[in-house]
Amino acid sequence: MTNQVGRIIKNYNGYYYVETKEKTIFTCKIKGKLKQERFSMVTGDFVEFEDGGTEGMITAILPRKNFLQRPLMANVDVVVVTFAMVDPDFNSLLMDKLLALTAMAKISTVIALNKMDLATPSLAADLTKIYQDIGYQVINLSTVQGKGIEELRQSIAGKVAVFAGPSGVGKSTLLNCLDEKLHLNTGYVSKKIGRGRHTTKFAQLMPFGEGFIADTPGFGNINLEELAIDSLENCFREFTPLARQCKFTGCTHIHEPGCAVKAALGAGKIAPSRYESYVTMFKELAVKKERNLKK
Ligand SMILES: Nc1nc2c(ncn2[C@@H]2O[C@H](COP(=O)(O)OP(=O)(O)O)[C@@H](O)[C@H]2O)c(=O)[nH]1
Ligand SMILES: [Mg+2]
Ligand SMILES: [Zn+2]
Repeated sequence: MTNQVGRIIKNYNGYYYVETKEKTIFTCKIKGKLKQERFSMVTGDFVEFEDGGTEGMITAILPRKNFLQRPLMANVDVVVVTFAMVDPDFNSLLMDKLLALTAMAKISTVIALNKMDLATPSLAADLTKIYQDIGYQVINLSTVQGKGIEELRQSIAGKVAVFAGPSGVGKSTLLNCLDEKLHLNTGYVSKKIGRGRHTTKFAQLMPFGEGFIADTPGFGNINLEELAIDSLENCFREFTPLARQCKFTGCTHIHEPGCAVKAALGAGKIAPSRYESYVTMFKELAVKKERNLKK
């Protein structure tokens, strides 16, 4: 029996599919003593396993480069935060929550705005500007018109790229455009389960050139369980340098006088939608903190 190292590319039915450097895939179970850690083992993790022929046995998890709560994955090189401009309508709060999570995890993030064929040019330009101005790479796409696909391909080449975003925005369709061999199920096709609903059930890494891509289940809401209220300002990258200039240390940027963030908002240097998301998230986290204190 020999020990090997590989990456978990899929977790399904109690089995972990582990791919080695040589691109051999082993179906693995977890060694008894590791079972308590089972729920902390996620797609993207590097593990050690005993190669027992047909079935392997995972014996250890190797240290992670990073860890993302939503979608649940480890060792990600880039998150492609994917939204539709319309159908479903663009949701600033959900976008900003997802960006906060990737910022907290310190994972490089690209924004894909899909379905530009359905949007007015001014909507496309407005949404793009909000996020470009704060330093994100924003790609406008249409899978119908074949636009933006090459730019997206270049941004993820050779990396472990994870597509995250709500249901129905076109994540699976985009992946099918990037790699015609994939044939992933896409939204409105299945009338039985309804429009764009949970067509993709599991986060799974699929080989893509020298890297990997992962389609992930969509979601309707993100609850910010793992985010500490004190680090929220650091998850809004345009707030971080300003926060140091606020009059009061520990300024929450909501009601304090002499707040540099609110000054920037007033001067049009911060997008109102971003500030609104910040306030909503701050209040959500405050309620959560209160609840935890009472426990
Ligand atoms: N008009 C338009 N529809 C799209 C585009 N990309 C995907 N769709 C449609 O949007 C629906 C949801 O797509 P799907 O890839 O399943 O979304 P997912 O839930 O994010 O994986 C499907 O009916 C797609 O055909 C696009 O660029 N333009
Ligand atoms: Mg999908
Ligand atoms: Zn402030």
